[in-house]
Amino acid sequence: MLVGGVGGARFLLGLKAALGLGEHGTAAHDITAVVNTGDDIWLHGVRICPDLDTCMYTLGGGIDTERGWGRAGETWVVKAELARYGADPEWFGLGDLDLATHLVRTRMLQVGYPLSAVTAALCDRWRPGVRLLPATDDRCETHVVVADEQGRRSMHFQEWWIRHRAQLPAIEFVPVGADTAEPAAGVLDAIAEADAVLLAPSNPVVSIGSVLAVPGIRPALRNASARVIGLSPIVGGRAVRGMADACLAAIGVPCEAGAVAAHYGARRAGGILDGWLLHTGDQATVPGIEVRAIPLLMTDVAATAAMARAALELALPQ
Ligand code: FO1
Repeated sequence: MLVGGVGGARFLLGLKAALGLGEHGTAAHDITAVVNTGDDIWLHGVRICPDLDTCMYTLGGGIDTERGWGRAGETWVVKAELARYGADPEWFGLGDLDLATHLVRTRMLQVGYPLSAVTAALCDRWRPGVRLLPATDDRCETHVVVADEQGRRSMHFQEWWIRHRAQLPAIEFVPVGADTAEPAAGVLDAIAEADAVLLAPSNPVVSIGSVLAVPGIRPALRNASARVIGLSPIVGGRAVRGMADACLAAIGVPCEAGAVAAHYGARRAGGILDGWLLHTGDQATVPGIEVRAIPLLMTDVAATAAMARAALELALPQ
């Protein structure tokens, strides 16, 4: 699976259930999640990996289910103390429990471990029941180019997303570092050996799009022997959560399930998709992509597991 943050993590819970993967056990089928690292950021001297942590906490049982990110039972003492020093930025929600994850990750990165090894070490504690791989071990951060009356400027995706709530008019998303980034260890093999490749109902621009921006990943999908099946993050012309609509508008893609499928493109037409699941009531015709309509709202694990089963049905030869 290619996944982003909150939506991707929730879908992984359903995929685990659909494959009969126990709480922290493994079953006949194993799942590798190739996780977006474009949100990653250096803040207050630590390296923060929002989507990897959201997947790790969600699958490991530590997530704050209300926010969808960060830890359950979180406190914000250090954040308040940093603010008293006037230590910028104050807009980022740095939690005390979460800080321990960033400190362990930062120390391992600084002694030379690649992010994929750091993630595996953190998962020794959280036991997510799936293999979490960063899309790349290299820096490949999403920066947002904004153009308004103050002129053109760019900022890290996190500032645009959190401080400005994606309300500043973005005209481009730039994967800074993509030109020299390589897929993390294990990513290309996981795609090549997969029985099925799924694109989670994550943000198609800044989550799935940022994974696809890592050189080598798109060609690996196009050459995969497995079928590539996507799930629409847009239901009834609206983003189910997050601000995918603002991101799609920035790249000139209509906020519709069919338009997102066309944006990914049919594999036989140079894109990456063989199949596309959209919500009951929506429809789309994209030449070369087999489209099915099913309930796509991840209201609980059972509903999400049904979505995952439908995606696997479309992916695996009957
Ligand atoms: N999202 C917010 O809207 N506000 C925050 O203060 C915030 C802090 C944060 C800290 C750690 C973390 O792992 C995620 C965090 N997120 C926050 C979510 C983060 O911005 C993700 O990149 C987005 O949710 C997109 O996936």
